[in-house]
Amino acid sequence: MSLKLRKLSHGLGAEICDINIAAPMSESAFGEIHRAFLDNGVLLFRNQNITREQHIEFSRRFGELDDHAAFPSDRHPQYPQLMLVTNEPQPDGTPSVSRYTGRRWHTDMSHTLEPSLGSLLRCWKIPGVGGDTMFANMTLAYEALSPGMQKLISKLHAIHFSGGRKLDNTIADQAHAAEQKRLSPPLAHPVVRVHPETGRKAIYLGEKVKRFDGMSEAESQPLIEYLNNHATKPEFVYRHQWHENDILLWDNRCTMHIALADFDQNERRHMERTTVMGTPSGYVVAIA
Ligand SMILES: O=C(O)CCC(=O)C(=O)O
Repeated sequence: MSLKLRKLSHGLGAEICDINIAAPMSESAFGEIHRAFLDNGVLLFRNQNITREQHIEFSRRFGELDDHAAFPSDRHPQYPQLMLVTNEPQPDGTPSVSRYTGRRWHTDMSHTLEPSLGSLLRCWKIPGVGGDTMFANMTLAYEALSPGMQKLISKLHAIHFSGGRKLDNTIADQAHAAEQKRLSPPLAHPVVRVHPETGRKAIYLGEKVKRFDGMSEAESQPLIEYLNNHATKPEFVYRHQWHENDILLWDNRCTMHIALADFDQNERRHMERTTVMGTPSGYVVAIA
C-alpha cells in the first residue's frame, strides 16, 4: 500500500486520504501508517463510519489500551476502552461530567506514571459552527529554543495536577473533582522528554502544570507561561475543524492539545476517545 498523505499545517499533522481503517490491513500497510504517525504527530482519517468495536480494534494496533480507570465517570458504560468527551446530558438529565474536558493545553494522562503514547478521538456529533481542537508540535517548539534555555529546562521536572478541568459549582462537578484528586496524586515528569521511537527531544508541559518540583509557584509561573506561549505560536500549531466520522490520532509524547469552547453550548458535541498506554515516566510528589 502506498499512502496518500495531505499535510494539514506547516507545524504538524497530515491526513491519510482514501482509507478505511476498519478494512483488513497487513502489517506492512500498518507500518506505513505508523511511520506517518511518527513523522507528523497528528493523523486525520476522514469518513470513518465504523463501529465502536472497530475503533477499539484499530487503536489496539498502536499498543495496549487504557481502560480509563483514572476517569471512572467518563468511561463509556459498555466500553471501558472508550472515554467520552460529550455535552450530552446523563440519562438522569444532569449535565455530563466530561462537557469541559480538554479546555486547557495538555497531553493525555500526564497525571499518571504511564502517560499516554497516543489517543484516537472519533467525532460522532459536532455543532454547526466551531468545537475545534488545536494541537501544538512540542518537538519543533523545543528545537526553536536557544541552547541556553534548552539546557536550563532539561534539568527541571514539572508537577502535573489532575483535574485541571473547568468546573461549575454543581454537586456532581465538585464530587467529580474530589474523586479525581483522590485517584491521581500530583506527579512530576521531566520538562524535556526524549521520544522513545524518534529519539527527538520535546517539551512536556501544558496548563495543568502549576510549578516545577523544588520551586514555588511564583518562581515557576513566569517560565511555565513563557514555554506554553512559545509552544503555542501559530507556526507550531494545527487547528482542526471537525466533521462527523473524523478520527484524529495524536502522539502525546511530542504534541499537546486543547479543546476550544468556540461553539454554542446548547448544541451537541459528542466525541469518544481510545487512549494508547505509554512507557513509565516521572514520580509521585509528596506535597505537604
Ligand atoms: O474534545 C476535544 O476536542 C479534545 C478532548 C481532549 O482534550 C482529550 O480527549 O484529551
